[in-house]
Amino acid sequence: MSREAPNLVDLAEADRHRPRFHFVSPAGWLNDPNGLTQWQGTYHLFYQYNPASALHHRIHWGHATSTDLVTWTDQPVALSPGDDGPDRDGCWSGVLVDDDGIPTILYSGRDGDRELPCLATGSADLTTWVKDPANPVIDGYPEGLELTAYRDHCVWREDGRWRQLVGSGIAGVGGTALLYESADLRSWRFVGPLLTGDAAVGTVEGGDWTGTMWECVDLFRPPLTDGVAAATGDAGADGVTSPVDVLVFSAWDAGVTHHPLYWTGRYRGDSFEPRELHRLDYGGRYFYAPQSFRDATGRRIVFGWMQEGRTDEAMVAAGWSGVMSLPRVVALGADGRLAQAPAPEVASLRGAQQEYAAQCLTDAPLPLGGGDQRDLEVALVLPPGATVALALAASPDGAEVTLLELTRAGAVGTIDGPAGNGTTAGNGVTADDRPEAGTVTLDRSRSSLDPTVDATPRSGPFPVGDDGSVELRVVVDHSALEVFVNGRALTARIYPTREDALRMSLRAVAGDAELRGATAWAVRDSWSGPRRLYP
Ligand code: DQQ
Repeated sequence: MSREAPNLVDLAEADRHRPRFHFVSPAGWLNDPNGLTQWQGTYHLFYQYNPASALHHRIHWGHATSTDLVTWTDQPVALSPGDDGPDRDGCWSGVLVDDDGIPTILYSGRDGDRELPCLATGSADLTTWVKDPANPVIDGYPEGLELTAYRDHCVWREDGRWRQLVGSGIAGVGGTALLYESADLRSWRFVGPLLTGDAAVGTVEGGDWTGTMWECVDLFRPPLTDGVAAATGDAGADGVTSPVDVLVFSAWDAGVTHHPLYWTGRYRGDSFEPRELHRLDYGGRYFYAPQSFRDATGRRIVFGWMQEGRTDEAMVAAGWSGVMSLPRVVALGADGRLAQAPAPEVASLRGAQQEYAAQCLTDAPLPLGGGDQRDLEVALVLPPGATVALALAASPDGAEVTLLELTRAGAVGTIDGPAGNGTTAGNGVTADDRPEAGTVTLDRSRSSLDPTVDATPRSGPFPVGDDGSVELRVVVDHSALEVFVNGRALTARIYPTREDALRMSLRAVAGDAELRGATAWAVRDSWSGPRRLYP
């Protein structure tokens, strides 16, 4: 008897909001990226998957492979919840490591409302997996700590032993990353909390609250962007030289997924000395639970889960839920922050191209073509005080439109406050001296005539070049939207109802903004052929 629910794949494929060049599950539910690796030349993307419905329940590990990071082949489901045992209620997030040639997954087995670390070993092609009979490999929370939750894994090899972080939270204190070590991946010694946040600091509204639990902790030493001197750092466990380490986590509280953040700092010995806390993506929960890996060329590549902005009922009706972001290359910039951009491979999906010449922008919209699969690059010069607005997914009558605004604060020589709020900082810093003089804002209040979809705004700061230069990249794939502004990312979902809500245009809202040039591409589907719920 077939295990496939009738028509779930057909239902999903018929949905106009379903992306065509982002990775999505065959149908049903998708959330976190897991087990990211490049194994003998092939990229492997595992993901949290419920093939039975478009809701989060009894999570499996879906699996797909790629040789180019953008076109994927479905592989058999890698892990399914056991009939009994420590993962009977789900195989939650985890990672894949190379244990002396044996592909090995560490994941969170869910039993009831609690997760514990489990292990599975794979065939040489990573398509069949055997769970360790001794699971869970850590059979309880560490003694002496009152934890809010305990799951997800970051595992690496260092000085001849394995080290692991488990995401957690200390009740009454804040989120934490718990450090363990092991000789064999199966027997683990608890070292202690590597770093613990303070849930009394920060605000959800500001997007920098660290939550009461850290999901999907990910520690890595980022490569440097071009132009940053490598001599300023020392080599980490994987040989990357960088002045800082980065600890990425997703702030969670009482069942609510908030946003991804990262600490920069230095991982040394058994501790992480934090320096700065930053938002990884201004979309908040629309780029959640990211996981990264280092590929054969030394790039640090990140995928994140683009959650839905529609109701459970709408997801079930659509037959699918959840989008994997495009692969992003992240590197450390001269300002000590992560710069992000879609992997260059994404450009291989580009088709018909339109170019737009340099010109001064006015309040008359400059049409930039349209379609629901678009990739747009815009080079701008924003003088102090200038604002431009990019209209996306706009219907001709303007009934539906998504607005992306880029603003550069202040006027040269004036003293004002943080970008965009017009208050006085009183610190003698001019707008041009501030490292992050730009603000990107996404206004979805008119994105959809459907009143049930999320329309809350998003925004965050970005650095502006000395000459006012701003490099904007916008990728639209039906409901999936990824925006990059001078290396800062803002991810969201939009659900226009109108078939003709396809147009893009750019205009000046304030100041003498200049267009240096723009190119817009149609983007091809990255999928072909039928998909199966249980490949
Ligand atoms: N999703 C997984 C958890 C993780 C959360 C469950 C983050 O392991 O903490 O599907 O989205």
